[in-house]
Amino acid sequence: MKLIGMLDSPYVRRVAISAKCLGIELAHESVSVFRTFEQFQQINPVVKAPTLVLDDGEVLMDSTLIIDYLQTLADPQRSLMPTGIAQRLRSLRLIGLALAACEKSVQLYYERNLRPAEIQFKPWVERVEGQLAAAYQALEQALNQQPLATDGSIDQAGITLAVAWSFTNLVVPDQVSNERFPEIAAFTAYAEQLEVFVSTPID
Ligand SMILES: N[C@@H](CCC(=O)N[C@@H](CS)C(=O)NCC(=O)O)C(=O)O
Repeated sequence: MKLIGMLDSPYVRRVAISAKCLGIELAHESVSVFRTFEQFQQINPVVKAPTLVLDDGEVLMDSTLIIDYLQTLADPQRSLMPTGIAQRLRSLRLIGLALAACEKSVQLYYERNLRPAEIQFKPWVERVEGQLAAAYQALEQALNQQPLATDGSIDQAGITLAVAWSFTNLVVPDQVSNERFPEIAAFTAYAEQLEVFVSTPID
């Protein structure tokens, strides 16, 4: 199977890291949705990263759906999601917040880099900035109440949170700081030194 997309996308990176944690080998092609739009279009006409091309040519997109599929192929012992209802609910909540942080970071980045300055709409930008801050505030509070494990393991909530934080720091660093979100920053520092993260660097 081939994973298509650049690792500077948090969605592509979370799939690549999850696949490694699940013991599933994926060939990776760093095709850009912007710089190589036409090439991407040949693979997936919708041009969404990540795209997973299965061995029979079937094409899947959306990181959560791709991870769901990989999870069904993997050894159930290696699941990245807790099975108990309460812990699973917490994981789903954290993943939802981290994905919202990714989405709001992407929107701000596109607004700043793709839309000409003279037609940028301040109320929209402020709305997105507020949503991004709200997502990280809720995550910080959740980690304060119950930290994620830092015992050498990582689950889907941890992967998605760390990937989101590293991405936001890369594309809109003015929106966040380690001082304001110390629990998230400390957890990400832990995650980024794990082998699965080190071997899957932002490109
Ligand atoms: N919900 C999707 C979001 C994927 C997404 O928006 N990816 C960006 C790259 S970071 C993309 O494909 N952008 C190109 C576009 O939307 O035209 C997922 O989880 O995979």
